[in-house]
Amino acid sequence: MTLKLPDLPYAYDALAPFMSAETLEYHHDKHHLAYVENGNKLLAGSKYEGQSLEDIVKNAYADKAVGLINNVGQHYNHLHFWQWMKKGGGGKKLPGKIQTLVDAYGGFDKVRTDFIEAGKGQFGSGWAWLAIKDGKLEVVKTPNGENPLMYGSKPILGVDVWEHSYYIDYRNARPKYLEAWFDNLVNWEHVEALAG
Ligand code: MN3
Repeated sequence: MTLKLPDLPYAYDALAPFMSAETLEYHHDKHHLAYVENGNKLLAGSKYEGQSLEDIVKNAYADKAVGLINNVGQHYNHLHFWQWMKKGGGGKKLPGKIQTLVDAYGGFDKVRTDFIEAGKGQFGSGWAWLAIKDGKLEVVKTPNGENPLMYGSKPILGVDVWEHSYYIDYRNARPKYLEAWFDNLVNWEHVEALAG
């Protein structure tokens, strides 16, 4: 497959003040574009070319193909990252399947705390995730472009903790970014759709 940069599902200024137009312009137009372009160069003529995005992500990890892990992994992560946010997101009112998973995990506050702690605790660049493994919700963190698909779980929510995702708006205050993101931006409908 050929990777393609998607349009953002909202205007650049739609997520302010929690994520600025300037952050989204750089993050989407420059960073995500670079992953798409580098990924396509690596995929061209390779054995992965005919595979689905999810299969490329899993197989690149199994093969320890670092360039593909990072660039195609990041393409997958960002495709969903834009959809995991919306204007007026967040809140404690969760769709049905997610509420059931969250209740079994120990409740909303525990999920929120563990997710934010995972993001704070990811040393350097990476992601914090809610994923489903064996029908149960888990909170995990991954370095660089990796994601839970590579470890055999299904990612349903991920937050980008690379500095390019928050430095313009929050400088070095990653915890503040994570709290604002979780409380004000999460598009729980997309999380629910992935939990299907
Ligand atoms: Mn990013």
